Amino acid sequence: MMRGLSGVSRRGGRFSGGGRIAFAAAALLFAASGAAAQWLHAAPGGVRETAPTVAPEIVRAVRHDPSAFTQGLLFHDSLLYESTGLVGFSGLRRIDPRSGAARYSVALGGDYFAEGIALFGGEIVQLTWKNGVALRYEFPALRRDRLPPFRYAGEGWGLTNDASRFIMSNGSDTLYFRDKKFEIARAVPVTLNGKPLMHLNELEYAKGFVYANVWYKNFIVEISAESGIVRRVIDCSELVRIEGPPVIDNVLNGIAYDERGDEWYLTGKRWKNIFVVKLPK
Ligand SMILES: [Ca+2]
Repeated sequence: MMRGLSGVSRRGGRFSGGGRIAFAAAALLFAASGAAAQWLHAAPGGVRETAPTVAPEIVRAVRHDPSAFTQGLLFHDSLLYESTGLVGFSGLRRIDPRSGAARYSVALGGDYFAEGIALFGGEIVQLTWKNGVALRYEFPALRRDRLPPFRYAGEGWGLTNDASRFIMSNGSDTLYFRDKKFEIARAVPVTLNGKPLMHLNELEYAKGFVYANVWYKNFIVEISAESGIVRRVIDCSELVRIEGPPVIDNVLNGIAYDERGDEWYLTGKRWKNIFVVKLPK
């Protein structure tokens, strides 16, 4: 399955200011070190910093339904919630994070292709890929017959929220902050080492940062919600290795954060495992 790609938005380098003196001083400093080559590749007028790569510490693994095409994952009050995609297979599940067993699941039917989910304002809101609607479930009953869906333009990929807004991805390099009525309040282009980072997918917000899967990549990026700059790259290749030989489309996707335990639940589309991990401070 290929996914169409939305428009690319761009912006200038990380540092638009900075005079010639600072430029020269920094050039001398870099020339004196092994970083000179990197400096030479920096954009004119700006220093490109390289985001460090860190590896998660695997705490345990939990069974994951290998038929679940994971598009959204969140943790709330000792339970996991998972959104699964593909037309005919889309749904929402409530999962016991100790056993991996589904306690409850609802199938969407129709031509819905479900995507990311967020629990915000007393509802679980579930994006759809190209249906143009975000489905709304009363929480914790998970009823959606009494709440009209939100409507939005373009594709839906990942969804999470901070204290006051939804945060959504659509396959581009931009995070869209949406208010409680799902109107766009802010758009933040995301950059990794000074370049636009496309294909932002499943999302999770924690403590000022947005954590994002990147479609077809074995890493998660830690993005400043304020600036859109990637602070760290979280290399998940060990999880991918344990999971076994990759099958097409079954990519790393799904991030949920348990704040109380300071643990992260990471999985992938049709994976056998949900990995519980810690991230370096
Ligand atoms: Ca998530």
